[in-house]
Amino acid sequence: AWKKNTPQEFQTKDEFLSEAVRHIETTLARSLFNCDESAAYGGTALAFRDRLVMEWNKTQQNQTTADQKRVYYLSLEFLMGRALDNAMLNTNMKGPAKDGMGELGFRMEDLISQERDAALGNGGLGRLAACFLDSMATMNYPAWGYALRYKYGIFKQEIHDGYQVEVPDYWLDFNPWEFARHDVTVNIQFYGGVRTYQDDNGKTHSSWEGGEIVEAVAFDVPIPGYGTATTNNMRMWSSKAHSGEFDFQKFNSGDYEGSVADTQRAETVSAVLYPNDNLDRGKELRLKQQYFWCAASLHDIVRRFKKTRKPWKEFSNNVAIQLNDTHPTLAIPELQRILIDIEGLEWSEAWEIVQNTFGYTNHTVMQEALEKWSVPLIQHLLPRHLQIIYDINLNFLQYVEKKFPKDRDMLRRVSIIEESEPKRVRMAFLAVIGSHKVNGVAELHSDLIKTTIFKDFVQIYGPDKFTNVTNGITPRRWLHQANPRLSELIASKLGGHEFLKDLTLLNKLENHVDDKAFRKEFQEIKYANKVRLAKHIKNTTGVSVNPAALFDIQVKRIHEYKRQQLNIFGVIHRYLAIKAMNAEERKKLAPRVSIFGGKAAPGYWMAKTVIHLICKVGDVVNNDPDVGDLLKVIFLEDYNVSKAEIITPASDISEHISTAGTEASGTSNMKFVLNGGLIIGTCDGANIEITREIGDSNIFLFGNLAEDVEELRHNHLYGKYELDDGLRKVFDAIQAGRFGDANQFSALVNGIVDHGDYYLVSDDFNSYCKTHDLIDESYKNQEEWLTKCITSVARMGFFSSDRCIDEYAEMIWNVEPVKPKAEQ
Ligand code: DL6
Repeated sequence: AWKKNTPQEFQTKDEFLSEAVRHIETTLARSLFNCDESAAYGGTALAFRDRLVMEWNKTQQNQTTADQKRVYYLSLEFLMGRALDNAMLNTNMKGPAKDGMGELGFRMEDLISQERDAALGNGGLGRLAACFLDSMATMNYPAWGYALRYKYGIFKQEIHDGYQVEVPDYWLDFNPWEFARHDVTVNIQFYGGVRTYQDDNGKTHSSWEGGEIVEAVAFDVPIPGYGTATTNNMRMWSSKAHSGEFDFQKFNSGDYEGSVADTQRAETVSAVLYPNDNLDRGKELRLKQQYFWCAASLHDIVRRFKKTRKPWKEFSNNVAIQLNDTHPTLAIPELQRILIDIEGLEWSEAWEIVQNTFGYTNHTVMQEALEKWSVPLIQHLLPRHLQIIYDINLNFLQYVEKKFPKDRDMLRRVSIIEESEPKRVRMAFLAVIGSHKVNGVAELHSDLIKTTIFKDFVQIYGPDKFTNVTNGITPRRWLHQANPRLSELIASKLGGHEFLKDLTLLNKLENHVDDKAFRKEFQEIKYANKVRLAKHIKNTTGVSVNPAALFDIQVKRIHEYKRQQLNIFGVIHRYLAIKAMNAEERKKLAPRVSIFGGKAAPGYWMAKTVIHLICKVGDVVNNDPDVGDLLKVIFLEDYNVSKAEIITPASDISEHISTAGTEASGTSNMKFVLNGGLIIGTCDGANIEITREIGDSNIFLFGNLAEDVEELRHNHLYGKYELDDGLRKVFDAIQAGRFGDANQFSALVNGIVDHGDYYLVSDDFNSYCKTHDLIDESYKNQEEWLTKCITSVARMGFFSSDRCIDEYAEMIWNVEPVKPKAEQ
């Protein structure tokens, strides 16, 4: 199955060692006698980087000569995690590296954990982009990711006395995976004004002039495919003062600080990732980041296209650009501007190219996450783009007016410009209008966008413009890398690792569901993964947990719609029940460990309150001698990709319990099931398709449906509703101060009792608790539980991100793979 066997491989440990040692001694200038884990990691990473670069060069050359359509995936977030283990596994050279470093006295696990996570994202959206890069390379698609090279990724989370504290994540002090391309730069303009003039033929032109220039510098990261020589590129843009911007006059006259200020202002553009997930804050610097990165990427793409010397009408046959959410929407007016203002095309010809080039993926229907930029702000920062946006809108509204002459209100509803004070540009509408395809990320979500936020657009363009691509995950990182023993066990049953490239092959595992030795090994692997997590918990929190207990995990961003509050209220309910039990009853209960992890946006006070409550409940429960092993409550600090690789394989149950209709897809649900854990979830996002694939007897669904949410919210506001009894007791315990100062939690409780319970916690509470009782019962029958887990793994083939990429390629991009030279 392994196709790659080029001279580029390390065939032996000695071959690997000689290169790693050379890097340690020369690139890192360390003597072998003074080589610690960090230097050994550095040498290993650099040795692998060299190999990737060789393949990367060949791939780029091969793709250029193939002259096929390329995909450009524009995402403001790429949550890549660590690269070394992934590079070793994808190139199938981990063995020699492990043996070689073993000879020097190092354990590979220790070296791998030296690496900082590349954490340029908030959550699911950024991790999806990272999985897509892996899949595109693995399946030989000619594709580039375009990113912003934040100096500070998502903050590191520390928990001090039960409160989240944010610490900056400066991740670039040693990053062996990137190549600075100081020769690849783009000047990006901001502010200034628009000059309109007529040429000799009387034709009117517009030109954006003046303002300030910031330089974009390219940094490239090789993205190795699995089991293929294809190594794609992720290009990150870093901001730098334009050389002409450094004020030498100030400098020469002694105003050193003043002269450096401009430099710093320019560098600020790519300094920091905004730490909000599913929330739009409308900050000027964020808009600057968006334009800076879109403009640099487009300039780069156009430059590459122009080298082909093809006519402009060929552009969209050569280039597909996917907009990951609305963050890159400014690429639409920017391409229109390049084509009409700089390249001299007519409006309509340019606009056709634009629409054929872009595809837009929507990742949320929640109002607070839908980007709307203030018109005065765009006017100030990007005056020419605002004109173009107005022109796009005018043409569009004229088209709508013609199609629906009697529906005046439709014009107001679909206008790109919201008539608010100040006026605002609705970026999602601009993205829909400027793209040829719009997709949601799970079936329910794709249906919802058509009936809610884009309802009118379905009328205008017809339903075919809208489609669904259900999200997926890369089995390389989320099975092979995170859970190597399970991956090997599966390979032993399926006759090799081919399933890592075609996950649907997992279905053959069902033939082994009754195989005793297989079942035993499967169960042992789960136990070993729980032991590994228990050690991590002990090391990081000091709390001992019993690996034989049921591990119940909810790890994701902390957000009211994801309802960690429902989970912790459920935990309190369980605690109160245990306290009320006699010894006999307690004996019958399955011991549990409730594990939480996730970051709250620094300004999201309610989310921080939820973290605080979890920690305080943990303090009480974990130290209550009545409870012992029956219940432990853990909050894991600083949840990130590399921690997810330890946590995900260790679940018995994981929680995906958003208010129905709010979680567009979710992807950790897929990771947990693929790793042999069951899930409790609402009928939301991809939970619905997971249920369809694995069967409803293998999942614990509960709660109200999306279609009932509106009515329930109405009932809360207008009185036809009573607080659930069990929840009332939980609130009484909180308000009695059993988990510390009750005032700290009053907003959380009042939001439900007095302020409409927007996320319907109380409506779902009873059904949630009953479903957990069912889980307890079910877990007691370990054989049946195991059958459910194995069956579910076998049926997860659909959720590979390889399948997503094939769907995008066929339905949206119209691109074909380019095989590496050796395989042609
Ligand atoms: O599609 C990836 C991911 C989904 O799995 C999550 O359900 C969804 O919440 C997330 N959406 C966002 C949207 N935010 N913005 N901006 O992060 O996308």
